[in-house]
Amino acid sequence: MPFCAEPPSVLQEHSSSREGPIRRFDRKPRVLVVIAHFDDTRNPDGRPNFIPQGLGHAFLAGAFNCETVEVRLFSEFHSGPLKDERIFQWPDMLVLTGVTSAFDRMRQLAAYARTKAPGCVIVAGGPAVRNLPISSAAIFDYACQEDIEVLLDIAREVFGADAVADRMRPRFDLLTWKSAVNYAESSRYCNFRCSFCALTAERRDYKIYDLKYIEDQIRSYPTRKPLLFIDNNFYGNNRALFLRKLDLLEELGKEGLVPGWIALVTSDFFCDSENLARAHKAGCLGLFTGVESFDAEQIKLYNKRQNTLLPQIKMIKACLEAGIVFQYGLIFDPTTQHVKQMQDELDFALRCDEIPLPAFQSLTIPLLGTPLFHDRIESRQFLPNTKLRDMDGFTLLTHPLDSIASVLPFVRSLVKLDGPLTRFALRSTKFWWRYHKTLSVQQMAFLTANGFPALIDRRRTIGSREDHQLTYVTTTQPLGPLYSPAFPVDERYVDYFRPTMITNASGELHADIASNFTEQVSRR
Ligand code: B12
Ligand code: SF4
Repeated sequence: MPFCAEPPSVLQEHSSSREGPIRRFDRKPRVLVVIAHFDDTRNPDGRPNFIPQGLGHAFLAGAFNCETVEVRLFSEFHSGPLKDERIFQWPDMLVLTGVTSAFDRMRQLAAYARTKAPGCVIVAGGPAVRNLPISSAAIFDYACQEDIEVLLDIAREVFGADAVADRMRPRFDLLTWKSAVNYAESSRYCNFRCSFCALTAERRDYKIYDLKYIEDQIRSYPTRKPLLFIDNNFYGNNRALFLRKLDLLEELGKEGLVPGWIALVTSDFFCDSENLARAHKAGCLGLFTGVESFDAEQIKLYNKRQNTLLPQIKMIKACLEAGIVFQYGLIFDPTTQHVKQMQDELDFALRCDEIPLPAFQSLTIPLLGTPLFHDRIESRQFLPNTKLRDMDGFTLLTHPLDSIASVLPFVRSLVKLDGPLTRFALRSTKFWWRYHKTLSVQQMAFLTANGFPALIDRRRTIGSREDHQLTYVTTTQPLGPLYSPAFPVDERYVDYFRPTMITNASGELHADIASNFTEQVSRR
């Protein structure tokens, strides 16, 4: 099935372009592609060891002809905030991507580039740009609503036809990091519509890439490593295609190209027990599934009915017994759950040695444009002075059912799981004993590294000076050092360092974003 075989031929009307003549240089045009990122603990060093890493920059870079354009990648998530003044003098085009909470960081990077390289064309896209089209159009030269392929048209428009890649392929060769895994993507978006998910807000259809494109990605790596698919939903809604993907992986495994792989699947995958056997045969080492909650009522509130098809614990055990590591995340919503409910649920996950520890736990985020966001706006549940920057899963954004004072210890415990290490060690031993016949030593080591709280990468910053200043409540949460320019910026761009506010001091939708949402709110 061809996918994105033909790039869009014209810029779609939502893009705000500053049209001008094609730019010609007496050297290759220079493009810097950056994953903008704010760290929730204000860690200034990045998270080079975290898995998964963002790959948006590598995918976007594929739009440019590698012979005629000089492209550099930078991930602030991997390497920490970009602050070297000289780097901003370098590009003719700055391309920005990032999660919703990174919108202000994109604005800041735009201010730096406009100050240091006044002619630089600034292109931005991703979930925040899609949800804030008006605000974005005022800042970026191209505020893209489209998928990455639109960059082919932008490259052509700005630098001319020579600058455009013949075939858009991710530039994994430009990644400079040392990673324990190779990354690939086999599909885009998702066929479910969970109430809190950024993809639900974006209303795009689920798409599966053709097998050749997937194979090309895998073959492009010079070193053999376990493969991690970053898909939102590796299983999807077409089982025949899914099985063909497994056949491909099995073949590549036999060839020695893929020494095992890991992917994210939705819970419906587990309804057919043959799926586990087929995946295992095709070299699957581990699967990640958004369990989100062990409470069926909560799952219904999240409109995540695929998670009610099977009893959760039975599903997890079946996976582990089939020789595949099971990883999952839990999310907690203090606006619909009492502290005791949330604590009991977390304690259950920490105690129960039939299942692994959660790979991550966070608050449920009412991300821009999601049904949950609109619900919280309509019911006026956002706290006063809610900041977009705090949509990170670790900051309380909405009025809780219990008092803020009683919820806060729980919120903080999500950042750093509490409990004596001996308890976790004992639990791990019992878990190991239970599954040592089906899981390999490599799989057990992987689970331990991901689930054992003392080893979680983010802990490095817990307890730091910045961390002590955090309140974990958006109204009072300090913005952090990145909101002060790292070097002087042109006064026209000083405002780019002002935080984007979701609500004002009275808790009403802030004018900053109201214009972006007025139409959507009134339509509902
Ligand atoms: C790696 C990853 C991370 C990494 C790095 C994220 C990053 N900055 O890139 C880390 C670990 C930091 C992370 C954290 C979180 N993540 Co995450 N993550 C991913 C993952 C698996 C891959 C991202 C990626 O590289 N995609 C590849 C690129 C090519 O695709 P894309 O980013 O989806 O972009 C598409 C469009 O948005 C658009 N586009 C994007 N940028 C641009 C730029 C231009 C110029 C153009 C033209 C188009 C464009 O084109 C693409 C489609 O063609 C995605 C799932 C996925 N498959 O995307 C989730 C995902 C992005 N994460 C998600 C979530 C919920 C989170 C967390 C909130 C989880 C939590 N509860 O803690 C945190 C956020 C932390 C914070 N500080 O806010 C959501 C969406 C989040 C959001 N919109 O804010 C996703 C989509 C998963 C999901 N289905 O829920 N994540
Ligand atoms: S299944 Fe996952 S990716 Fe799909 S809508 Fe739900 S949360 Fe989003």
